[in-house]
Amino acid sequence: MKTLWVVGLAIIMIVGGGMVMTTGAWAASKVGVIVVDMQGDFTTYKEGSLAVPESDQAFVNKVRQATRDLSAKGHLIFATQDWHPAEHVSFFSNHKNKKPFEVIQIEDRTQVLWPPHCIQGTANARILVDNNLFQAVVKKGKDPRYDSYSGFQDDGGAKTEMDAILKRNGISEVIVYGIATDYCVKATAVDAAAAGYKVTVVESLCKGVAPDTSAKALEEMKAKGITVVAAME
Ligand code: VGL
Ligand code: ZN
Repeated sequence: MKTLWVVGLAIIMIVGGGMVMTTGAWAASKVGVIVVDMQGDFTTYKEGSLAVPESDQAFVNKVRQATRDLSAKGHLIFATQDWHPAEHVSFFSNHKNKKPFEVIQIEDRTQVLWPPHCIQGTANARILVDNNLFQAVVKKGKDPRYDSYSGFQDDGGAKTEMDAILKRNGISEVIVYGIATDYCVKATAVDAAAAGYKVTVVESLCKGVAPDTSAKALEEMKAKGITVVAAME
């Protein structure tokens, strides 16, 4: 009787393939999706203040559909949301005699100065993908002193809830896409890989601020062991 039970358990474990041990319980190793900063201010679709090229309605609809499909497949969907106070350090208008896209040094950090964007509670800070699809939304860039391209931590080193939320949900592998390839997608994917997740970035579901930095970002991600695929299937 006891051997039968053990054999049965072994079969369940083999069938279960990606089972991993977590504290005190068995949890399935699951694929999570991180939809990065799909917010009005980054799109031409919503005439955003920091609209990246080709972020039109067709692109937004493609991301919406891909996210619905991944959710229908059973993957858990997470989002990041750039969520700045009006006095945020990354806004050029908060610095004397500075223009948008100028680069300055703050202490030991390089800071690109952006047009004001994704200000907490404004219409264009909203995420354009159906919010009912999200298991959780991680807001970032709330501290006026630090920028936060990564969904995992800000430039001051403060961690967001992302890693804990993914772990709580048994996620060991993430699919990452959104805006911008060369900033928040890159930083989020790189930090996910550094935290031990298996990472895939879907290029056609991303748009970048500039072609050269986006191409470089994709190469940097690949060099860090991140899989870059052209499209989802
Ligand atoms: C982003 C610049 C400033 C991004 C956010 O989502 O990539 N870029 N804030
Ligand atoms: Zn920002």
